[in-house]
Amino acid sequence: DLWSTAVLLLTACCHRAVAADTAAEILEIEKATNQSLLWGPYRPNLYFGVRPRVPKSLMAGLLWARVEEYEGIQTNLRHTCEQHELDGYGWNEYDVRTGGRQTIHDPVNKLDLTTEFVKVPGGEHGGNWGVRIKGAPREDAAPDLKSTVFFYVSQEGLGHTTVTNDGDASGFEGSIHMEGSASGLGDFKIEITEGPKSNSHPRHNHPSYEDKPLDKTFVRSIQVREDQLWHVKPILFQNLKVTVDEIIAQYGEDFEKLPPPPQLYTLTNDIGHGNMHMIQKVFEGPFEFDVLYTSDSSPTPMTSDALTKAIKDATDTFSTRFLEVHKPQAPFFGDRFEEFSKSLFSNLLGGIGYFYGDSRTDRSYDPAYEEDNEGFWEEAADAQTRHSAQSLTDPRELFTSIPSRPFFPRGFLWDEGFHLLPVIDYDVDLSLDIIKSWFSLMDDDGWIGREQILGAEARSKVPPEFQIQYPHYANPPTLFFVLHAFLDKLESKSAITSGKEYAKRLLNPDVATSYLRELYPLLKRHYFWFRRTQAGDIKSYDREAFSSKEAYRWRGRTPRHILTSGLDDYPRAQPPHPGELHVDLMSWMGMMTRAMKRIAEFLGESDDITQFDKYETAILRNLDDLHWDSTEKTFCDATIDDYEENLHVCHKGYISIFPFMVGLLPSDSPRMKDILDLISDPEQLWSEHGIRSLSKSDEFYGTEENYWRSPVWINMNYLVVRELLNVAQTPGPHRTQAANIYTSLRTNLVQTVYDSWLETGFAWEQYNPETGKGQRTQHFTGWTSLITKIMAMPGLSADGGRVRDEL
Ligand code: 6A9
Repeated sequence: DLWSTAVLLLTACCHRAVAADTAAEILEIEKATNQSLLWGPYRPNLYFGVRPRVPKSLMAGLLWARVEEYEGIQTNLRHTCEQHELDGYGWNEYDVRTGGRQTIHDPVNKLDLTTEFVKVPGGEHGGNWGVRIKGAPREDAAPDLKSTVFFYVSQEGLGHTTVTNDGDASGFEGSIHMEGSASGLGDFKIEITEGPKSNSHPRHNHPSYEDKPLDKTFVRSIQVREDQLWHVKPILFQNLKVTVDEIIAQYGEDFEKLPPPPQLYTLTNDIGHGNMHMIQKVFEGPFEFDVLYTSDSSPTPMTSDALTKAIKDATDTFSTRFLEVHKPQAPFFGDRFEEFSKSLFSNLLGGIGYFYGDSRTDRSYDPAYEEDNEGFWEEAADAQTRHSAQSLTDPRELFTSIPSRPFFPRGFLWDEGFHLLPVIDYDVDLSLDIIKSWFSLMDDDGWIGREQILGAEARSKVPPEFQIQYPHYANPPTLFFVLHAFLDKLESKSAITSGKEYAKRLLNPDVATSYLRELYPLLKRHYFWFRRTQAGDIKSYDREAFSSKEAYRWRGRTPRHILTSGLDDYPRAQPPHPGELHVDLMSWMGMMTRAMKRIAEFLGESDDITQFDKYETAILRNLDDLHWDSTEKTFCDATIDDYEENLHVCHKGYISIFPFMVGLLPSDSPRMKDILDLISDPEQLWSEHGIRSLSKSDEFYGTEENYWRSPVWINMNYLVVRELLNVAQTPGPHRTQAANIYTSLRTNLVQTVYDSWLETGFAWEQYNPETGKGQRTQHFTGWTSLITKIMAMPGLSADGGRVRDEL
């Protein structure tokens, strides 16, 4: 069949040049790659939800609640991820190609749940998949804990799904069977099993039990307006109310006369046509059942036995592969660190989502958007709310990981570059596929929206004033970090990853060339969009720098924030001025220019190489000329004062070490010593829990929102650790100092995130520099997962040599 042919071709591809064979062959391999990514838990805003990477197609999801009381079901029912309602949840193991295991700890419903999701290749439509759902009463639960569990299948777009069990007014024994077809999927079957004999169900003497025994499964087919399909809870409650009304009509409202809660809250069986099918099971004590999806084009059906085997295989594959790529190094040995690192990384992969829908953009091109006169910021206390000339775009798709399932379950541009750094080591093709998805969002000018809030469901999580994207707002170009990592791999500067052929297809030089060649025009468009729209005005700077004009300024600032920079409330020039120059943006431009130059070299674009080389040289020179402050001994923003004089705005912290963080300073740079001293000074950036965002000695330290004004952020700390390692491993005057700082910082960061994880069950958005406690967003599994990479970096001795493994 096609799948095995493709796999054969894949295996062949990387041992000889693909060029010898046909484009058709490459297409086959590409197809297999795509197939293995078709299905996934791509609705990361749900505790468990499945969908394919197809705009309007099949969707499935899970809900559960304890049903021991009449009250509370509305608040206890779990579906979308929310902060502060669980004692921890997430993927302990997850591989996008094969699947993995999630555990969920629910103290209110007194239940521990497991969702084991796997994919089995075969056929032409992404193969089969299955999920085993298990529940176990927690220690403080009564042994006869009564739970109600719903699994739904809904469908958008063309096609249909039908429940094929023979009609039964009360409910069904045995499995529930569905069949259907949907766009991108062809024909399929779904079975929801009864589960093992060990499952038990509540029994009672109320006469209603005779009509509807709770050891049966209840199914209700519902027709819902397509744009309302995501409102699952309200739809479910509406349908439960049908039963409640019937029961009340029959037995009266008196609690004494009503059936017990697990009986009262059951769906009235009603199968037929509908675009949503709700399946309900009621359990007493522990339970287990399977959902088995079979594509009709698959050679074999998905069964519970096949699922058991696939779950075991997925666990084995993941563990082997994870240790090959991200094995924690000295001193982080032992199962506990391994489990911790696996969980961080798995949540990054398990958090990947497929999003589709329209979004709000303001394309009014108001002249004020030039932000070129000083009055702009006085008139607009908040530029974000100033204009409402926004409209909905056409629907777009995005395949991406996300910062946080409960709070920000959507794509953020600069977060994604960080997310993909651990991912590219594990699965090159996946990370480059995500990059492609992001670059496809680019408009004709070269702009990519910072925050991708696609569709009504995504918008429901965001206050209206934060929904609008502006086509002159940037966000750090971190995806170019990932392209650097890709080029490193192609140049074998870092080990070529092992693993499944389809996960490293793009390391084949021919395949890599065609990928980069296809992307190159978009990269250039994006690069020149940055140069054009974020250019700084240096006519008031009486410097050598003037000759090359390389200088930059973030657009979209307000008096209090530069959200576009990503470091929202980090102190900047006051008051805002159109002549401001931002050192972080200049550094990003340097990093991006280098990536462009390397790609141009890879593709042999000689004119472009010359051009990027010229920009690179100018940026490096102007960074020093415009932004280095020799009194403060640090890099600073610059601005123009009331007397039209230019001056530096120095707030020591992440901004002031930016050229170092993005890798623009060579190990023997004359600035290196000052930067290392600043980082390691406890009165400035150093804390026992990582590098602080702002110096302890800065006047704004810990003030106002205190978002980027003291807390420790893992993405920035990762960059610092990475550069320290570089300096420590390169012969030069600062090796020993860098190696020492590296060793302490690496240990402090890992220990901080680990301790907080043990204590709370979660990774956090940021860490308190004084106490080390995780704070702000809970279950922030985005760039905090870079800890996985930090753990996998080598343990060093003071001379920069690797610490021996048995330490
Ligand atoms: C506001 C409130 C339910 C802020 O991780 C995503 C971003 C980072 O890119 C950025 O650097 N976070 C950082 O400073 C979170 C941004 C959340 C904005 C959404 C709406 C939601 O209410």
